[in-house]
Amino acid sequence: MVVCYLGIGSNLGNRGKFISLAINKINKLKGTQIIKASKIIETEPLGGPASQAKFLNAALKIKTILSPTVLLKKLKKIEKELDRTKTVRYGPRTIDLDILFYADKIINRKNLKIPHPKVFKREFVIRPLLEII
Ligand code: PH2
Ligand code: MG
Ligand code: MG
Repeated sequence: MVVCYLGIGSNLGNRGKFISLAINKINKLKGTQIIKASKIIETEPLGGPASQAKFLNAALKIKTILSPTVLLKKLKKIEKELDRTKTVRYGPRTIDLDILFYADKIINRKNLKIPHPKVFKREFVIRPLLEII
């Protein structure tokens, strides 16, 4: 079992509902439990189309037996189940699930970078993270 931190964001549709559905689904992943969930905060969109809606953001502390690769795959599956479709970069999304930290691992693959490369640059990530870390 390793400790891992996830970032959650939503700015499309019923944002609060998407976040709580995502949290439920994460808690049901094999060998995975949520240890702590931050408050949900509303944040100004950073990047993407000028007129996109405000985000709700949160962070989770979880314990998991899943490897980083499998965890990423499962999170992508949950995003898909919650109607996430590819739009423009940084554009509106029903749900965005990012691995922020995975134990003390450093991973630098094309499709998976841990720690999340922008984790220390984004207030909407740092604020909920500081609450649970
Ligand atoms: N996610 C982005 C781009 N911009 N802005 C806020 N406020 N919150 C986010 O989660 C967010 C963003 C790309 O993942
Ligand atoms: Mg993101
Ligand atoms: Mg993402």
